[in-house]
Amino acid sequence: MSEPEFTHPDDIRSRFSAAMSEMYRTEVPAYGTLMQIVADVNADVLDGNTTLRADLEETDQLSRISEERHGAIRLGTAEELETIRRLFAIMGMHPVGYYDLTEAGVPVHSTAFRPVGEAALRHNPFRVFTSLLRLDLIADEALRDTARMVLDARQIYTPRCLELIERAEKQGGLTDAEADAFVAEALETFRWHPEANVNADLYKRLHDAHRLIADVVSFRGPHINHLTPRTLDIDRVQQLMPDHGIAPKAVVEGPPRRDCPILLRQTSFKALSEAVSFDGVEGSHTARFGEIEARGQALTPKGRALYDQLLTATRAKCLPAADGSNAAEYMSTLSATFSDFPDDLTEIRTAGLGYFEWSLTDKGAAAAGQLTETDADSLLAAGYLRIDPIIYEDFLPVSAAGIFQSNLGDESAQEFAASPNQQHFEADLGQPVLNEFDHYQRIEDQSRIRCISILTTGAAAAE
Ligand code: OOG
Ligand code: NI
Repeated sequence: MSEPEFTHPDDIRSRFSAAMSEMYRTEVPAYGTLMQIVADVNADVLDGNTTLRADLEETDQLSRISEERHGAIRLGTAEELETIRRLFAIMGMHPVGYYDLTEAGVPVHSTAFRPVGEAALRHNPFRVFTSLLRLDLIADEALRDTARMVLDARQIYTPRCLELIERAEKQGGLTDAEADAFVAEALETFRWHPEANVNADLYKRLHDAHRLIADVVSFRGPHINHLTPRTLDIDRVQQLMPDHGIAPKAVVEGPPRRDCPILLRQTSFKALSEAVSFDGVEGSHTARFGEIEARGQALTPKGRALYDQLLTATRAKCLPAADGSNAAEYMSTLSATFSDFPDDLTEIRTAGLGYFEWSLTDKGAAAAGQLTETDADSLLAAGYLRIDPIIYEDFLPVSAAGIFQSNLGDESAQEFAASPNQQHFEADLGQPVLNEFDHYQRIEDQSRIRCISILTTGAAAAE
């Protein structure tokens, strides 16, 4: 008997992200409006920038430019986290990075499940920022026990979904029909449930402890709480949102607008209040929103330390107020403070602040196998090699906390003792997370080694 043909994980991920987008647009109409603004602004930017258009076309990114880049969920138990890891693995999404949000007043720690590697990211970059509630940080012991009981009693995966996860693991993949069934079943985990799992009284107690605790514990599943398309002009979309009747959060998170974009800039519209039934009693809950992102260069630990230092210095001078009253002052303080971060690729590289991918120029390709020089800097200076920034594909804890907070209500920031616990998180996850810095370093190193090998031997070295 011949081996069954399995659907590529990248394809399953594409089907899944399209299905999520469709579902979310129906569930949260304001998100559809945001998608439209993003598409319009992206089209405008591309009309005015033919080089960018050509670049995107050449790298096959143009047609999907306004599609979703990420979404986010919040889980309640270690078991839920472990199963989500197995579920995402079937779509080629793996845990990268550890984010401790307690530092920023949110009782969760998180990772991002994402495609790893250039080809997979190109095919479909969709990732899911996934947080696990830190029940251990609920001070009220009785409430903590009750919350744990409610969480332990729920099953966020359909039986068929669990079956298909096992089948994929056993077979080593899913057939086309199984992949379709899997996407449909997996979608159920991310769906919104207007009937709460708890009564109004317990909801209020959970909510009083922290709005995020209420959001995780009170529902049958970890509803997707936002999706995030890519925008080519984030400041413009931020500015346009109110004209379309949607309220943006006060400021764009992350670094300021720059000639050489770094890391990640993101903003969102504020979560909407939605009708919820608590054991037959009508009430409401605020959780779901829409977000946009713009990505720039991945930074080395040194670059990241400088970024963190400048962000801290900015926030010491001016902390953005939730009502937007000092937004202009914050953005100008941010820009002024970041003048200490070089805004020129050569300077960024010589200072060792960012990661770069190496490739051959036309001159380099023509000289394949003919050179003896192996020093990359000399080869770059001589025009055989070129470097391009590697794009940051991960997240930023201070920005994430800003997104959490603007959508949980701004009074929700609380003092938690900062307590990063990556080991515990990884034990719950059932696997270590990939260190993002190591990952970017490896991409840079491999690209350089490959180029030098081609220039000196005519062939790429076997990896
Ligand atoms: C996740 C917030 C983090 C981002 O883009 O930084 C995030 C959440 O609110 O659950 O998605
Ligand atoms: Ni997000």
